Amino acid sequence: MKKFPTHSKKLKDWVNKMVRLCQPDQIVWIDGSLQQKSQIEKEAELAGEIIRLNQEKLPGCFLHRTAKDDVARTEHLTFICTKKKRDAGWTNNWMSPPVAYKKAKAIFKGAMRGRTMYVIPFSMGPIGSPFSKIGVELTDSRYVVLNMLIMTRVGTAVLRELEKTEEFTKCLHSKAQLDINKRLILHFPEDNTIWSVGSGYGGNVLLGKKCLSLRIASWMGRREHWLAEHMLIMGIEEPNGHIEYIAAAFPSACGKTNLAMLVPPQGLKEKGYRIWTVGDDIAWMRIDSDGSLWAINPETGFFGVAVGTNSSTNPNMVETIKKNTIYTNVLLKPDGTVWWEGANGEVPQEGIDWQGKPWRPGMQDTNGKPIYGAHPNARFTAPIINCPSASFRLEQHHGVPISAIIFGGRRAHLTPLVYEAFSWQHGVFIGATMASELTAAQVGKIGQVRRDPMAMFPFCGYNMADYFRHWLDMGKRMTKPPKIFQVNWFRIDESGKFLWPGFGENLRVLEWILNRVNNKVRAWETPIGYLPYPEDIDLTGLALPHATLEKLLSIDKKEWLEELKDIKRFFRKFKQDLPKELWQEYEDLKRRLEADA
Ligand code: OXD
Ligand code: MN
Repeated sequence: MKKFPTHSKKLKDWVNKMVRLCQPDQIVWIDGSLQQKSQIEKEAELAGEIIRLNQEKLPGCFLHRTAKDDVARTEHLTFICTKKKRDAGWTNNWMSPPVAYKKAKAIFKGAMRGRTMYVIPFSMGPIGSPFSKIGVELTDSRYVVLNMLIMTRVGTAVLRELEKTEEFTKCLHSKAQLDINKRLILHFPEDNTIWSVGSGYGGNVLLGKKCLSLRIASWMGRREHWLAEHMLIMGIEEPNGHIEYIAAAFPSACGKTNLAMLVPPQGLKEKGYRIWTVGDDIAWMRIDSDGSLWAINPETGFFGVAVGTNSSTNPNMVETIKKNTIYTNVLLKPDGTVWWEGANGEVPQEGIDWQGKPWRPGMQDTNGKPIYGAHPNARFTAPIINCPSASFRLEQHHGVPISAIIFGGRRAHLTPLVYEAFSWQHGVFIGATMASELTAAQVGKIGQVRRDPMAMFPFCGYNMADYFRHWLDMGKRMTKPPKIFQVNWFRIDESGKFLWPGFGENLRVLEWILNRVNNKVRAWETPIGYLPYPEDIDLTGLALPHATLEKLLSIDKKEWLEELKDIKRFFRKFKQDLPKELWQEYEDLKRRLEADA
């Protein structure tokens, strides 16, 4: 029996069992020390897994390149493995647990021969907080270890916490052969287990993130009466010094990270507004003894998209990634720094692209398509504490109180800039019918509407109809529920130009939301919800014609009635499982629109 630094029998037994399966040459327990971290960095560098960047310009920063066909989450290889297929629901891929374990075992068997198995005890949320959950990830990837050290709380202190209850999510990962044909991302919520094999891409292998904090945690949240959501959390400090916190869900490519750390436009900065970033991707929310909803960000880092990040889109992120950051699939410049399409400064005249090949601007492949220096999904992993707007309440065990929940999507037409739900139940309907239109950056027909309820379509670890029911139940359990809003930064005019400037200016909309939360402004009751009176949105310092604001706030009932047809098709996919309250909201909206037509 090997000597392990824990007295948890359950943990030791499980590690031993997985060792017998994967057969690593040695086992290293991650203790969270800087000394061990720098040792692993050195080994990874020697093995060619990471490149140490220019340490004067980018201290503590590294570059990593993934395999060419391992650059994004592979949703078609991601499964929810529950005893009953029904419990995974139609929005998830399903495999029965015995079949899934058998398939994956065949790939894991002996996969760590000649390699080290790292044992990473990690806590999602502050160690010991009533919100937090513990996981242990076994991996043969040093890149995973180094990323987990940024994204989660790792080490011996977590082991001591684990030993109190022996409750933890069993997370097993192996790169195996990095073969897309032998890749599986499996979730066993009934066993509190995640198995990921054949990938080295963050979203598939940093198992604390999407796998635990969304898929497994959403399952736990339903049982334990809390919410695990794909939401940013931010604090908005008002001119009087009071800070209100909001949580917001957006599908990918809608600017969630930029919103979480926005810089107030001059007009609002002068008024005294300031932003505090709590998280950019995941919110765990519980009802506290005051009857309201409190949230933590279970992570300690950002795993953000590099392409398009610059000083005008996200100045705070530009500061955040200047040190102790791991870059993945970006361009390496001759001076040992990095670049990506849409980065600050000049386009470099040469470099090494994300596939490790020499690169010059304007290069094309044999089909005449541009060769990019960075992969479009190139990422950085950076500690939240680097962020100039990082909240001082990141370690708060009870999190922050949430005054408003915001749902957003990318809609060229239809959805106004902002509106407020009539009630919690109506808000759940708005979240459940959230959608985004495909842009040129995605595969599919431009403009095609894709439903993404609460931005959780790829992340809900159980039947989404039950998830809607859970949201409805949570509303009933709260005496002071947050108000729910929908926003849309992406409405366009006849010539295809965005009507709203977005980015930092979005704070003007958040200000209206907070004014509604605090009953400071009236609102216009429409069939879809409460809309702002144009004069209640502060446009100081923004040259936006009044007519444009009116357009942003207008409702086209014909378009809404068309939308209802699509919502109906979507809801029908849930068959008899869809809560009747959502059909009721559908009928009520239809009736209101028709009465008003
Ligand atoms: C992410 C995602 O990486 O939502 O956060 O895909
Ligand atoms: Mn995300």
